[in-house]
Amino acid sequence: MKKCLSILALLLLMLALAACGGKNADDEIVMDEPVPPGGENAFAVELEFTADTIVPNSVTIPADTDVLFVIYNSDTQEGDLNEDHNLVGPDIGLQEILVAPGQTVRRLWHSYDQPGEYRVGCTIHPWIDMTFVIE
Ligand SMILES: [Cu+2]
Repeated sequence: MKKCLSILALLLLMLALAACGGKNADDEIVMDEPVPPGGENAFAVELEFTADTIVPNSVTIPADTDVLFVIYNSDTQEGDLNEDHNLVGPDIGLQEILVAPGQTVRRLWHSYDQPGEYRVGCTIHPWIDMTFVIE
């Protein structure tokens, strides 16, 4: 009986730890992110997610360069379940940058080294996209 209780206690502890892990990940949203180390001298690109587009809708970015994205999500309408937006550019190695309603993120990216025009956009709302002109 004592052994059973020990196993039960261990299981409960594992469940508690798992639950805490998930909760902490959600709690880590910083609404106004600081400039990350190395971002001071990067090429700054400021973007805004609205409810239905990205402003500006096209930006020119030097190739093979450190870029600091400053992305604000102004889509804060209450009751809208799709207020999160993300910026993703699979063709140019831009991994998901997720921006919560009202949040400003500051993230570094080393830009793609092949000049050209590329579509990047929100995978949560596939109709929201923009153009990166890499030159
Ligand atoms: Cu979106």
